[in-house]
Amino acid sequence: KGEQAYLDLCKTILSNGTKRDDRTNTGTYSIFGHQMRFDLSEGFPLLTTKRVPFRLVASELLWFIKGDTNIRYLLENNNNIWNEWAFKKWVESDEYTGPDMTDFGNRSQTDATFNEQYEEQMEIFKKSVLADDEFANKYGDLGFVYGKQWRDWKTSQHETIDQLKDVIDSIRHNPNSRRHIVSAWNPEDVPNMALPPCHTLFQFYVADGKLSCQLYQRSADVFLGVPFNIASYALLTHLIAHETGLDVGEFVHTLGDAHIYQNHVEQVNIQLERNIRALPQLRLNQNKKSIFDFELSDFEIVGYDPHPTIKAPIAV
Ligand code: DHF
Ligand code: TMP
Repeated sequence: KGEQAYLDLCKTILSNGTKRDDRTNTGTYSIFGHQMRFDLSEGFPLLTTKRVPFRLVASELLWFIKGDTNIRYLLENNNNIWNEWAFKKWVESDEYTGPDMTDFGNRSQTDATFNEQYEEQMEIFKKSVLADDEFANKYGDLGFVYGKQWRDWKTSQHETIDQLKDVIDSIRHNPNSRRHIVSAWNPEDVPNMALPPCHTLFQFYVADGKLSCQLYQRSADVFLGVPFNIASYALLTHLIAHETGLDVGEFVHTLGDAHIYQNHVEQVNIQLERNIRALPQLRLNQNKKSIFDFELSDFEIVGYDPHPTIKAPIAV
């Protein structure tokens, strides 16, 4: 359970995982099908065996909740976690005339001269997204990703569905329902997304005055992505419980392809040698009720005393 379940997953993948090639040409060890449980009443599940930047998790979640799919909002909040996937669309476009950025994810890790060029182009790109509205609309947008599907799912009748608002209404009015579901996986839109949704579908469950949430994640970068995903869905569950007057129950994390990239193995081994510390607590601004009104300054994490950050390259 909890953080120990996360560390056990890492150990299982390293000892039993199949070595496989993957889309990014990085190579992974992976297993298929795994479940972890986090009891949210025991504390907020930010890993303590390495520092997980809560500020980045929270601003990404607020971005989803707003229905925003443009990285401009993230950049305004000093959040760079989605840059590579917008940048990729830019450098592959006809309008890009700078140095060749083909396969920048891998080349920036092995070629120092190229990495300098890449970092320079990335800075120019970020400045343009922040300063130029037209450029931002065209190249800052990731397509019909999470925020779009959660808040503004297109129907065949040319209407839209606000899945997040609807699921909150159904939790409030029909708590025993077995249909409290939000899906980010829209088969029609998958080809038009910068990255097809990794956190694919989630469901809520109400019992004994507590709200639980289960996520089905089709693909899980266990070292970099998963610690964020756990914290993000824990925060979402807290926000919806707060709005609907429920306590928090469990977060159940179900994984499809759970993998450790080959260039993360050393980092995972460092993390596995560390001892788990006490979990922090989340405090929400009690003056806010609706999930749609929360801002970054309404969240506070108290008592977080993690082991240091462990850096790792992300596979693009
Ligand atoms: N691609 C891959 N290969 N793995 C992912 O986890 C992933 N996640 C995405 C988009 N594409 C992805 C969105 N979420 C980081 C964490 C989550 C995330 C993207 C990036 C990350 O790099 N975390 C670093 C800190 C980053 C920073 O400080 O800016 C970490 O050490 O946790
Ligand atoms: P894929 O689309 O080929 O599965 O690649 C997506 C990669 O991103 C994969 O390593 C999983 C990882 N990922 C997460 O683990 N969590 C996330 O929230 C996101 C967006 C991606």
